Amino acid sequence: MSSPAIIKGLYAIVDDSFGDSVGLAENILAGGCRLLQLRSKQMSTARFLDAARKIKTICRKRGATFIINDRIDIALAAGADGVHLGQDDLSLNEAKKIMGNKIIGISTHNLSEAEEAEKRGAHYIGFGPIFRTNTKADAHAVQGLDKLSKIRQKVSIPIVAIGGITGENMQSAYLAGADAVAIISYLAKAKNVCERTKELMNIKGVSHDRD
Ligand code: TZP
Ligand code: MG
Repeated sequence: MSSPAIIKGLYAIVDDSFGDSVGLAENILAGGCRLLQLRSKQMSTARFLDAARKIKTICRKRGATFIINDRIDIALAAGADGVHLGQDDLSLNEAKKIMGNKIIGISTHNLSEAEEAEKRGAHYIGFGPIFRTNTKADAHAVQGLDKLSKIRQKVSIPIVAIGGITGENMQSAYLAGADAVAIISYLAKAKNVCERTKELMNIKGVSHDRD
């Protein structure tokens, strides 16, 4: 489960600020997505763990990879496949000691953070925001596709493009070198989440196949 090759295609992030995380995850996975992260900036630890365990069960049934945002303790307790950490979270070195060979992804916002994450052994990096987003209140400045292309030239580990990704601009993130695209609101706000997921899984030029 620790192979970076599974960080590919649609990387759905379920954020509880958009409502029932378990229901949302269920619909996204029913739509065919096989890479999912649970993120919460507000749930209590107990509720976060409860949601994580439920979603992990659905991920297992669907053969999907399951990542937890920020919380190594919850990732381990729920038996998730990995964790996604920010620049101010536990360092990669420390995280690796605790996580063993589970997946560790790191949020990056510029070339030096991206190169540093790779050097220190991250399995993948998140890079963004690529486009404008309202989802993350403290998001960094928009980085754009050009910076994504530049990072692609310097970094070999998978790059997950994040921030303002929709069905319209998803392909452009791939063309600029992303291996995966992380999406929160474009999925969460869909009238029919399962159908929207299917649409995203069918966008041309975007490979979801894992090696
Ligand atoms: N990190 C950088 S932008 C962002 C995060 C968590 C929010 C992405 O959300 P959306 O709704 O897909 O723009
Ligand atoms: Mg974080």
